[in-house]
Amino acid sequence: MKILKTIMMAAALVAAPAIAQETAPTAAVSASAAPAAVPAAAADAPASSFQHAVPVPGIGQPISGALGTQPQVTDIGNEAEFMHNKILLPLITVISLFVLGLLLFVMARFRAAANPVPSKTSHNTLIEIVWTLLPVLILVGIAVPSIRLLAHQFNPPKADLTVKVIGNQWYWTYQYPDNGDFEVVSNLLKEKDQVGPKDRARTDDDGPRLLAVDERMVVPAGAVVKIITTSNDVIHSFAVPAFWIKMDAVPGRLNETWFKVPANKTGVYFGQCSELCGARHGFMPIAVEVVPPARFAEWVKTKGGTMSGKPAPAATAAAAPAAPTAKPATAS
Ligand SMILES: [Cu+2]
Repeated sequence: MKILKTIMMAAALVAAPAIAQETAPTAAVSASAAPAAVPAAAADAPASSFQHAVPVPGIGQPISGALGTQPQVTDIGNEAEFMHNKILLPLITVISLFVLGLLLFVMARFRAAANPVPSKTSHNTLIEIVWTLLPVLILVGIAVPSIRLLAHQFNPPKADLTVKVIGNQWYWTYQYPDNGDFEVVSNLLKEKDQVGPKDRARTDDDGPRLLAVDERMVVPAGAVVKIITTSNDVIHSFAVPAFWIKMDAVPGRLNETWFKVPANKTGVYFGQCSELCGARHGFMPIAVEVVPPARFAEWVKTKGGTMSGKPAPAATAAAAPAAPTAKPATAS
């Protein structure tokens, strides 16, 4: 039983997706790019003149050939990574090696040639107590930090901002109910050779291939962001590895998760739909841009939204014309 369990655990470990692992630079992505050009009087500036941050390789995105989890940027992520790397992994390794050693020993010591007259022993009270108690103690030992982590994940602090995440075949929409309820439609950016000459293609400033999107979800750093997921069609899953969040988006149901990225960890973080949702499941990436609060306010303005508690800007305000860029997804 124990052996079987150990083997299964080891197999699961091996099969675990190998994603980025590397020392996290402090890497506040330069949100510094914010030009003075964004503000009001820009009559000719398009509403989308917000200068987006450029992703940093190795942060918030996978690294080719790397093992382990992506560098974590949230407290929950750090706690979970500790649980995985410092508690579970060593434990699994020790148990697996111990059982393997026992197996090898028994195979050698009790093979027919070395042990022609088998023992008739059927009970050994001491051993039976030990091999019952020891696993129980190990499990209890794991349960304590595990349940503590669960409690932290499922007792979110009061939210500073709510974003409603809606899965669609095959793109995401992000609604900001606290900021005038505008909506952002986020589609995969295709490669140059996949689009027409006038269409926007991915550049390295957008992010890696198959992860870059045309419209990112933008959130303020240092704020508790409540994510409410749901879906318009089939089950999707909203997952951002660097935040250690993954939540199913189920039609007709609202699920909730949250994250808080510290103020010094601004940057772009990528994720993917993590529930098989149809033909283009692999082509509905997630990009979350974490910016300083002031920049967030700027971005909200370019989307025609308002900061909570404040009245909507006068319709004459030149700064926020047109466009909550509600592009329909091309279902090609
Ligand atoms: Cu999906």
